[in-house]
Amino acid sequence: MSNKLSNSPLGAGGKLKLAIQKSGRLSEDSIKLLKDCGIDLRNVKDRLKTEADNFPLEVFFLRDDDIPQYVEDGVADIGFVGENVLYEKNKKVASVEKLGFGKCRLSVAVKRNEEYNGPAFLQGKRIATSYPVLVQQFLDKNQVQAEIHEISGSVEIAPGIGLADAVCDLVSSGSTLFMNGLKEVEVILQSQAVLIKNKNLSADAQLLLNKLLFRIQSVKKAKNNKYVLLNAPNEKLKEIISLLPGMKSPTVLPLATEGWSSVHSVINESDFWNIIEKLKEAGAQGILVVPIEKMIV
Ligand code: PRT
Ligand code: ZN
Repeated sequence: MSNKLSNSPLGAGGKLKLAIQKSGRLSEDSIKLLKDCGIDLRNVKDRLKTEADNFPLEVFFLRDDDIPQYVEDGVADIGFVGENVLYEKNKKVASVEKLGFGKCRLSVAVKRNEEYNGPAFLQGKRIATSYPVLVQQFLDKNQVQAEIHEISGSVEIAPGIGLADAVCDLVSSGSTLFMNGLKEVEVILQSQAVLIKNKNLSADAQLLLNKLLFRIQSVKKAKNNKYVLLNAPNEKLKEIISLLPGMKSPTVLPLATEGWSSVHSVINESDFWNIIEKLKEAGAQGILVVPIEKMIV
């Protein structure tokens, strides 16, 4: 079966325009997500722009900070960008779907030996950050006055060189803070990559976006679920089936060995270990767990 979208609603040249990060932490995962959606990009190396071979999609490679503006202006119809950038830039775009990668948090950190007693600690202090808008919102919410020093990189060295008393920066493992003698004391935003769209998308572009979203949601669902096959003695079938959520009810097939059945089902990642343990206790044997590529419900 051909993967091509014939009869593109935008006509022969009509393509959905997507902005993604050119090179950085979101680039690889953005391209991988498109690939998982069955969309192959032509030659992505050292390019500002490319096209997909098998979906009416044009892709622009940009600095992540510029993506919200390009989408607001309609130069791009949609973009993949971190929520941290989206909320800091505060452009008039709509956030449509969380993408499940680029996870991090925007946190306040202070020197490890400081005694932090809540946001009031920051009163009158200097905070170094690349996120002045989000930090100011946090200070306002907590009725704290502090001095914000906007710096564009290497924020975490600011306290060590006497430039600031605290920092507010992105954290994922926490090792950068640790190596700079800092400790995380407040999480002001949990962030991940999201799909954003222009607020005045044409009906044709929206139609293409719906097709793309359908694929993205199928890929995300598949990632969050596992296909499980197991063998069960027939007298335990009822109990084992009651432990399995599945999409509808599980599939049960007789095994060649008398008195045994094979049971197939889908389990959500978050309940996974819990359910597997209960299945073993209930007498399940030969449990196989298989990744799912796409899941359409
Ligand atoms: O050139 P361009 O402007 O496009 O890229 P950039 O340098 O501004 O951004 P980049 O590529 O560093 O990050 C892009 C996006 O990835 C961010 O906007 C976040 O949405 C997301 N992201 C996820 C992260 C991190 N995790 C992360 N850990 N962005 C940055 N970091 C940095 C952080 O700033 C700190 O320096 O990693 C360090 C902390 O990491 P840990 O693991 O030591 O805690
Ligand atoms: Zn950036």
